[in-house]
Amino acid sequence: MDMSILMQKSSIICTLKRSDDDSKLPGSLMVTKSVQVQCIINHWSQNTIELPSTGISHQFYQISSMGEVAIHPVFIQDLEHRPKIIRTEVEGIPLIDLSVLNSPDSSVSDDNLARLVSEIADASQKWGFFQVINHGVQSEYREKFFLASRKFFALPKEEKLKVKRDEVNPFGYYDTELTKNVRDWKEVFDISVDDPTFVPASHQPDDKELRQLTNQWPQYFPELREAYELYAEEILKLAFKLLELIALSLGLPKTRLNGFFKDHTSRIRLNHYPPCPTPDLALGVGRHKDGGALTILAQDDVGGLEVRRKTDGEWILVKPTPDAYIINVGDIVQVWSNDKYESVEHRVMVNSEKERFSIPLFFNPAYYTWVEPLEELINEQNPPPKYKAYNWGKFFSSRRRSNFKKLEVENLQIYHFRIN
Ligand SMILES: O=C(O)CCC(=O)C(=O)O
Repeated sequence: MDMSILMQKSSIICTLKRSDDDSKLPGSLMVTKSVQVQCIINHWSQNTIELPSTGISHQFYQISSMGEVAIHPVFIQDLEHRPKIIRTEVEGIPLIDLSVLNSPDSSVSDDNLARLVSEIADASQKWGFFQVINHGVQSEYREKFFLASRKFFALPKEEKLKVKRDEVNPFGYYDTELTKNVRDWKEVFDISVDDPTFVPASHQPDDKELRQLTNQWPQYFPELREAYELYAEEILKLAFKLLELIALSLGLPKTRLNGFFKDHTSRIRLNHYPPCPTPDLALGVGRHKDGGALTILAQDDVGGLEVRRKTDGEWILVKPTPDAYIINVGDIVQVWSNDKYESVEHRVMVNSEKERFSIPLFFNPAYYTWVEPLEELINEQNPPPKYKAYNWGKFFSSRRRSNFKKLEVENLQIYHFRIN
């Protein structure tokens, strides 16, 4: 049955058509044209609308008994966390050129290295974030992976659901992730870099059982895995380079941190942020800090990542730089450095016109790593240790629970291990 509905609060007309699945989903309506909608929070019924055919199949809306359409309330951020749509130009996070590391004979002059290390130290302390260019990752592999990601998210929903992530296996497709108990306006596909990988079976401290996990790949779309394999090798090389630069920037020997990554539990995520009709109400990813060691993010040219500036708490947009990577230090580096570097909050804005894609690598140590301030960094300038040791595998398992369901208490944070 076709129903044409004139949107009352705007000049937009959209056609709503009952979906084939009506019998299974009573009251469900399918929008057959791309629409912009006003958010009108009244007279809600339980109807859900999905946008088909554009690859944007997971946008969820509600329709009121009055025929008004709006985004589902689960996506709506509390007032104080809503993004500002109008912004002023400000100085962005530092841009660091890594070309000195790519000299063909792999020799770097001491001066050049010292300059680079000092830029990394400065950016990590001031912002917790920086961008790198001339990083050595082949742009051809990055582009292929972005293209494969685009094609994957454009698959019919039922294909994507065949590789759905769940509470047991956190690798695969997912479109209902919560950050700080509010639903993110996004869909993701998570890949373990080490495959198979081992993680604690539960977050309970006394449970010693391990679970072996493997990646899930779409059966009829081998291109995704092929593109991933080429990309993963390249991005991991960059991750180790950055780890060594971070070690040097903390005054440590270059390979001081490498041992923690022998059996690393790193993850690559494909993020897809569909256009959102009310970008002032929802976020692609709500504010959060990264729990791991380093994050190395490739973003497309749309933009949306915002970083909380340490000096005044303002949200600063990270303007896309072609072929750059955005790096941030995570909670583990904060603890290792005994707070010399801080893991900084960030979030993702969405927009009403363009979909956005990004690909972070979450570079994480082995699950059995005990994370605590490094003894070399406890000294007269930085006494005494500010954190108790915690187990990375258990920390991660505990954090993951809040991605799936609303929790009554705040999920685990490093400040829970702070020594007062
Ligand atoms: O898409 C982005 O720019 C950032 C993504 C992010 O913060 C995340 O996936 O945790």
